[in-house]
Amino acid sequence: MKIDVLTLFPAMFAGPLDESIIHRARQNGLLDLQVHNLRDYTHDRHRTVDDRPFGGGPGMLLKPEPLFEAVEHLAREKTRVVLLTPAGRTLNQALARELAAREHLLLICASYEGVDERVRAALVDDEISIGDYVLTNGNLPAMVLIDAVTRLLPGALGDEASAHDESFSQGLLEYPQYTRPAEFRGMKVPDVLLSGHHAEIEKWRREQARLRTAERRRDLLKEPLDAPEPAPSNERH
Ligand code: 21W
Repeated sequence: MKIDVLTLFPAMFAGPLDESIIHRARQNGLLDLQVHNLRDYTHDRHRTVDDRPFGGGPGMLLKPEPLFEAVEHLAREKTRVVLLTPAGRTLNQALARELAAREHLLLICASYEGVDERVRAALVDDEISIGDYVLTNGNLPAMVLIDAVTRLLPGALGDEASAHDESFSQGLLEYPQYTRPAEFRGMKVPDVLLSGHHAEIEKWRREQARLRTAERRRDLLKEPLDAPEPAPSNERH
Protein backbone atom coordinates (compact mmCIF):
# COMPACT_ATOMS: atom_id res chain seq x y z
CA MET A 1 0.00 0.00 0.00
CA LYS A 2 1.11 3.56 -0.68
CA ILE A 3 0.49 6.37 1.79
CA ASP A 4 1.38 9.99 1.07
CA VAL A 5 1.15 12.55 3.87
CA LEU A 6 0.78 16.32 3.41
CA THR A 7 1.89 18.26 6.47
CA LEU A 8 3.51 21.47 7.69
CA PHE A 9 5.63 19.42 10.12
CA PRO A 10 7.27 16.58 8.18
CA ALA A 11 9.91 16.13 10.92
CA MET A 12 7.22 14.93 13.35
CA PHE A 13 6.82 11.77 11.26
CA ALA A 14 10.44 10.65 11.35
CA GLY A 15 10.58 8.98 14.78
CA PRO A 16 7.28 7.15 15.30
CA LEU A 17 7.09 5.63 11.82
CA ASP A 18 10.66 4.35 11.82
CA GLU A 19 10.31 1.87 14.67
CA SER A 20 8.88 -1.56 15.23
CA ILE A 21 6.12 -2.93 12.99
CA ILE A 22 5.82 0.11 10.73
CA HIS A 23 9.57 0.18 10.20
CA ARG A 24 9.51 -3.50 9.23
CA ALA A 25 6.52 -3.02 6.92
CA ARG A 26 8.38 -0.23 5.13
CA GLN A 27 11.56 -2.31 4.90
CA ASN A 28 9.60 -5.27 3.49
CA GLY A 29 7.93 -3.09 0.88
CA LEU A 30 4.43 -3.66 2.32
CA LEU A 31 4.15 0.06 3.00
CA ASP A 32 5.48 2.84 0.79
CA LEU A 33 5.15 5.92 3.01
CA GLN A 34 6.14 9.38 1.85
CA VAL A 35 5.82 12.58 3.83
CA HIS A 36 5.54 15.87 1.95
CA ASN A 37 5.93 19.44 3.19
CA LEU A 38 2.91 21.50 2.14
CA ARG A 39 5.23 24.54 1.93
CA ASP A 40 6.93 22.91 -1.06
CA TYR A 41 3.74 23.60 -3.01
CA THR A 42 3.83 27.38 -2.51
CA HIS A 43 5.39 29.87 -4.93
CA ASP A 44 5.72 33.12 -2.97
CA ARG A 45 8.88 34.28 -1.19
CA HIS A 46 7.48 33.55 2.26
CA ARG A 47 6.10 30.12 1.34
CA THR A 48 2.69 31.15 2.70
CA VAL A 49 0.29 28.30 3.51
CA ASP A 50 -2.26 30.11 5.72
CA ASP A 51 -4.50 33.16 5.75
CA ARG A 52 -7.20 34.81 7.88
CA PRO A 53 -10.82 33.64 7.71
CA PHE A 54 -13.25 35.79 5.71
CA GLY A 55 -15.87 37.17 8.08
CA GLY A 56 -13.39 37.39 10.93
CA GLY A 57 -12.74 35.11 13.86
CA PRO A 58 -9.73 33.72 15.63
CA GLY A 59 -6.83 31.88 14.05
CA MET A 60 -5.74 31.11 10.55
CA LEU A 61 -6.82 28.65 7.85
CA LEU A 62 -4.85 26.60 5.35
CA LYS A 63 -5.33 28.45 2.08
CA PRO A 64 -6.59 26.50 -0.92
CA GLU A 65 -3.85 27.02 -3.55
CA PRO A 66 -1.00 24.92 -2.04
CA LEU A 67 -3.41 22.11 -1.09
CA PHE A 68 -4.98 21.98 -4.56
CA GLU A 69 -1.56 21.96 -6.19
CA ALA A 70 -0.24 19.25 -3.86
CA VAL A 71 -3.26 16.97 -4.20
CA GLU A 72 -3.33 17.39 -7.97
CA HIS A 73 0.35 16.44 -8.02
CA LEU A 74 0.11 13.42 -5.69
CA ALA A 75 -3.34 11.91 -6.34
CA ARG A 76 -4.01 9.23 -8.96
CA GLU A 77 -7.15 7.43 -10.15
CA LYS A 78 -7.30 5.05 -7.17
CA THR A 79 -6.34 7.56 -4.46
CA ARG A 80 -8.46 8.00 -1.32
CA VAL A 81 -7.92 11.59 -0.13
CA VAL A 82 -8.40 11.75 3.65
CA LEU A 83 -8.54 14.93 5.73
CA LEU A 84 -7.74 14.52 9.42
CA THR A 85 -10.15 16.86 11.18
CA PRO A 86 -12.02 17.01 14.50
CA ALA A 87 -15.24 17.22 12.45
CA GLY A 88 -14.63 13.86 10.74
CA ARG A 89 -16.15 10.45 11.52
CA THR A 90 -14.38 8.74 14.38
CA LEU A 91 -11.71 6.19 13.49
CA ASN A 92 -12.51 2.66 14.62
CA GLN A 93 -11.32 -0.83 13.69
CA ALA A 94 -13.89 -1.25 10.89
CA LEU A 95 -12.77 2.01 9.27
CA ALA A 96 -9.09 1.02 9.69
CA ARG A 97 -9.87 -2.26 7.83
CA GLU A 98 -11.65 -0.36 5.07
CA LEU A 99 -8.67 1.98 4.62
CA ALA A 100 -6.17 -0.91 4.72
CA ALA A 101 -7.91 -2.40 1.67
CA ARG A 102 -7.17 0.70 -0.47
CA GLU A 103 -4.10 0.88 -2.65
CA HIS A 104 -3.30 4.56 -2.12
CA LEU A 105 -4.13 6.97 0.72
CA LEU A 106 -3.32 10.67 0.64
CA LEU A 107 -3.55 12.08 4.17
CA ILE A 108 -3.97 15.82 4.69
CA CYS A 109 -3.01 16.99 8.17
CA ALA A 110 -5.03 20.06 9.08
CA SER A 111 -3.21 22.81 10.94
CA TYR A 112 -4.35 26.04 12.62
CA GLU A 113 -8.15 26.38 12.71
CA GLY A 114 -8.59 24.09 9.72
CA VAL A 115 -8.79 24.27 5.94
CA ASP A 116 -10.65 26.46 3.44
CA GLU A 117 -14.02 24.79 2.82
CA ARG A 118 -13.33 24.46 -0.93
CA VAL A 119 -10.59 21.93 -0.11
CA ARG A 120 -13.17 19.74 1.60
CA ALA A 121 -15.70 20.17 -1.16
CA ALA A 122 -13.44 19.56 -4.16
CA LEU A 123 -10.53 17.41 -2.99
CA VAL A 124 -11.44 15.35 0.04
CA ASP A 125 -13.10 11.90 -0.10
CA ASP A 126 -13.17 11.18 3.61
CA GLU A 127 -12.90 13.22 6.83
CA ILE A 128 -11.62 11.37 9.87
CA SER A 129 -11.16 12.23 13.56
CA ILE A 130 -9.41 9.97 16.06
CA GLY A 131 -11.68 10.80 19.00
CA ASP A 132 -13.44 13.46 20.99
CA TYR A 133 -10.60 15.48 22.48
CA VAL A 134 -8.81 18.55 21.18
CA LEU A 135 -5.32 18.26 19.71
CA THR A 136 -3.17 21.00 18.22
CA ASN A 137 -3.27 19.71 14.64
CA GLY A 138 -3.87 16.63 12.49
CA ASN A 139 -0.33 15.25 12.55
CA LEU A 140 -0.58 12.85 15.49
CA PRO A 141 -3.99 11.68 14.19
CA ALA A 142 -2.37 10.89 10.81
CA MET A 143 0.30 8.82 12.57
CA VAL A 144 -2.34 7.00 14.60
CA LEU A 145 -4.25 6.19 11.40
CA ILE A 146 -1.07 4.98 9.67
CA ASP A 147 -0.28 2.73 12.65
CA ALA A 148 -3.79 1.24 12.77
CA VAL A 149 -3.80 0.62 9.01
CA THR A 150 -0.25 -0.70 8.64
CA ARG A 151 -0.59 -3.52 11.18
CA LEU A 152 -3.56 -4.78 9.10
CA LEU A 153 -1.55 -5.13 5.88
CA PRO A 154 -1.09 -8.81 5.03
CA GLY A 155 2.30 -9.91 6.38
CA ALA A 156 2.87 -6.89 8.64
CA LEU A 157 2.46 -8.83 11.88
CA GLY A 158 3.95 -12.17 12.78
CA ASP A 159 1.44 -14.97 12.02
CA GLU A 160 0.93 -15.62 15.74
CA ALA A 161 -0.24 -12.14 16.55
CA SER A 162 -2.53 -11.70 13.52
CA ALA A 163 -4.25 -15.07 13.72
CA HIS A 164 -4.79 -14.60 17.43
CA ASP A 165 -6.13 -11.10 17.02
CA GLU A 166 -8.71 -12.05 14.42
CA SER A 167 -10.15 -15.33 15.67
CA PHE A 168 -9.97 -15.05 19.42
CA SER A 169 -10.27 -11.62 20.97
CA GLN A 170 -12.79 -10.48 18.28
CA GLY A 171 -14.19 -7.26 19.62
CA LEU A 172 -13.56 -8.07 23.30
CA LEU A 173 -11.07 -6.52 25.68
CA GLU A 174 -7.96 -8.56 26.41
CA TYR A 175 -8.07 -11.32 29.03
CA PRO A 176 -5.67 -11.16 32.02
CA GLN A 177 -2.16 -12.24 31.06
CA TYR A 178 0.75 -13.48 33.17
CA THR A 179 4.36 -14.42 32.67
CA ARG A 180 6.95 -15.88 35.08
CA PRO A 181 7.32 -16.09 38.04
CA ALA A 182 4.24 -18.21 38.93
CA GLU A 183 4.13 -16.44 42.27
CA PHE A 184 5.28 -12.83 42.74
CA ARG A 185 5.09 -11.02 46.10
CA GLY A 186 2.38 -13.41 47.20
CA MET A 187 0.30 -12.88 44.03
CA LYS A 188 -0.32 -16.18 42.25
CA VAL A 189 -0.95 -16.92 38.60
CA PRO A 190 -4.37 -18.64 38.22
CA ASP A 191 -3.94 -22.45 38.43
CA VAL A 192 -5.72 -23.08 35.13
CA LEU A 193 -2.94 -21.29 33.22
CA LEU A 194 -0.34 -23.66 34.71
CA SER A 195 -2.48 -26.77 34.11
CA GLY A 196 -1.55 -27.44 30.48
CA HIS A 197 -5.25 -28.06 29.63
CA HIS A 198 -5.52 -26.03 26.45
CA ALA A 199 -9.29 -26.29 26.13
CA GLU A 200 -9.73 -25.19 29.76
CA ILE A 201 -7.32 -22.32 29.25
CA GLU A 202 -9.20 -21.12 26.16
CA LYS A 203 -12.51 -21.31 28.01
CA TRP A 204 -11.11 -19.33 30.98
CA ARG A 205 -9.65 -16.67 28.71
CA ARG A 206 -12.91 -16.27 26.80
CA GLU A 207 -14.86 -15.92 30.06
CA GLN A 208 -12.40 -13.42 31.48
CA ALA A 209 -12.41 -11.33 28.31
CA ARG A 210 -16.19 -11.27 28.35
CA LEU A 211 -16.40 -10.36 32.05
CA ARG A 212 -13.87 -7.60 31.65
CA THR A 213 -15.66 -6.25 28.58
CA ALA A 214 -19.01 -6.33 30.39
CA GLU A 215 -17.54 -4.43 33.30
CA ARG A 216 -15.54 -1.81 31.40
CA ARG A 217 -17.01 -1.56 27.90
CA ARG A 218 -20.64 -2.69 27.79
CA ASP A 219 -20.96 -0.97 24.43
CA LEU A 220 -18.66 -3.57 22.82
CA LEU A 221 -20.77 -6.63 23.70
CA LYS A 222 -22.89 -7.92 20.85
CA GLU A 223 -25.34 -9.89 23.01
CA PRO A 224 -25.92 -7.68 26.05
CA LEU A 225 -25.39 -9.42 29.40
CA ASP A 226 -28.49 -9.98 31.49
CA ALA A 227 -27.02 -8.15 34.47
CA PRO A 228 -27.07 -4.63 35.89
CA GLU A 229 -24.56 -1.96 34.89
CA PRO A 230 -21.34 -2.31 36.88
CA ALA A 231 -20.87 0.18 39.71
CA PRO A 232 -18.24 2.87 39.10
CA SER A 233 -14.89 1.44 40.13
CA ASN A 234 -14.53 3.70 43.19
CA GLU A 235 -17.69 2.09 44.66
CA ARG A 236 -16.46 -1.46 44.12
CA HIS A 237 -13.51 -1.35 46.51
C1 21W B 1 -8.62 21.39 16.90
C2 21W B 1 -8.37 22.32 14.72
C3 21W B 1 -9.75 22.17 17.10
C4 21W B 1 -9.51 23.12 14.93
C5 21W B 1 -14.97 26.66 13.16
C6 21W B 1 -14.05 27.65 13.41
C7 21W B 1 -7.46 16.29 13.34
C8 21W B 1 -8.07 16.29 15.57
C9 21W B 1 -7.52 17.05 14.49
C10 21W B 1 -7.93 21.49 15.71
C11 21W B 1 -10.19 23.03 16.13
C12 21W B 1 -8.38 14.97 15.18
C13 21W B 1 -13.69 26.04 14.75
C14 21W B 1 -9.15 14.36 17.27
C15 21W B 1 -8.34 16.60 16.94
C16 21W B 1 -7.08 18.46 14.43
C17 21W B 1 -6.71 20.63 15.49
C18 21W B 1 -11.39 23.88 16.43
C19 21W B 1 -13.10 25.22 15.83
N1 21W B 1 -14.73 25.71 14.03
N2 21W B 1 -8.93 14.00 16.01
N3 21W B 1 -13.28 27.20 14.41
N4 21W B 1 -8.88 15.61 17.73
N5 21W B 1 -7.06 19.21 15.53
N6 21W B 1 -11.95 24.55 15.35
O1 21W B 1 -8.10 17.70 17.44
O2 21W B 1 -6.77 18.96 13.38
S1 21W B 1 -8.04 14.73 13.54
